[in-house]
Amino acid sequence: MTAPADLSVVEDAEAQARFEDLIAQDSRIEPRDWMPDAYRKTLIRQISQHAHSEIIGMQPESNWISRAPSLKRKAILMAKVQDEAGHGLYLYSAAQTLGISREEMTQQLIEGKAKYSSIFNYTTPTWADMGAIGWLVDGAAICNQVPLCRASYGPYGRAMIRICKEESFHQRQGFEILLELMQGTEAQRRMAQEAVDRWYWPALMMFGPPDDQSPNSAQSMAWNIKRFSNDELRQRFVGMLVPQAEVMGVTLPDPNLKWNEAEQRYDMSEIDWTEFHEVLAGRGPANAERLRRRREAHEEGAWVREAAAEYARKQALKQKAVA
Ligand code: FAQ
Repeated sequence: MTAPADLSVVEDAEAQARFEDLIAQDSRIEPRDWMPDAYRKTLIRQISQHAHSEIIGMQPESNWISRAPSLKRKAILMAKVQDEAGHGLYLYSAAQTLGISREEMTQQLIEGKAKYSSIFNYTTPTWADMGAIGWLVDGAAICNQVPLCRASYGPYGRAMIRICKEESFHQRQGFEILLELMQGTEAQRRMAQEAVDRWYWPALMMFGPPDDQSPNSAQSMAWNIKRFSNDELRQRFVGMLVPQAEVMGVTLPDPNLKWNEAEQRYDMSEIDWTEFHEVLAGRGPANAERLRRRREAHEEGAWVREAAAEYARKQALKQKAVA
């Protein structure tokens, strides 16, 4: 007779084989399915970092809501910032299906233990930064996130489909802000160019370290979470920007940027990875401010959480009484 311990080994091996089959067939893994611990952990890491990025990412733009140059621009910017909050919620919900609670993720963020995208630690001194964020930051997000719609984990891929639809509107509104400024006065053109100069390199860093220094890429690609490497996506992004920059009349701030016909890719200057690592270590231009504001917002929102919990408790009591 097989001992219970042996039986569980057989079951684990069968579950592992089923998981590997699903990945090999490029099918989706759903929350009900068995998955290796490392797969679960990788997804929690990436999805929670992504969710935190959306939530912290509201700050640089909300800085301009009260100072938008027209009612139309204010309405658009408010809608965009609200969309980012929505993206955060879809992503936290997707991460929760993997067994981590929203409270735990929030706690990791406000204690400064969780990563979020480096890009949101840069400041927004002028209105043109709203254009540069939409065009460059949302543009980079789309390049990175469209392939994530096919991520092997079902709840993540489905959240990304909805997010990408909204991101493409965001990217276009950023392009349109910059285009309008570039068709304006000399001072407006200068403001637009300076914002592009500020955001171009940090936007390239959003894709993560170069492939030979990206510890997670190989495994994430083997699991069909990531579909392209960091450098491949960076190249794709630059290829998307070049013709759009020409239409607008802005210059991408890289004197070495040139199409390499032989290698079918763009040659470009070396990215300042020291700056990237400084930002990741918490020493970027606005890291401290972003976390301080997030903590404040969390404390200020305590009464909302309490009221919602109390409402839920009363509703549950009512339903019990009816049943
Ligand atoms: N910032 O081995 P890899 C948005 C970390 S949302 C900070 O290459 P991986 C929308 C990485 O986590 C923007 N950390 O890692 C919006 C890892 O650290 P760990 C966010 C970074 O996961 C627009 C370590 O470096 N998007 O913009 C960064 O395979 C406007 C080694 O790196 C997503 O999160 C970085 N830039 O690839 C909102 C997309 N890059 O965890 C508001 C989903 C790398 O081992 C306004 N995420 N790191 O301690 C991904 O696609 C991937 O996670 C990457 C990194 C590509 C970000």
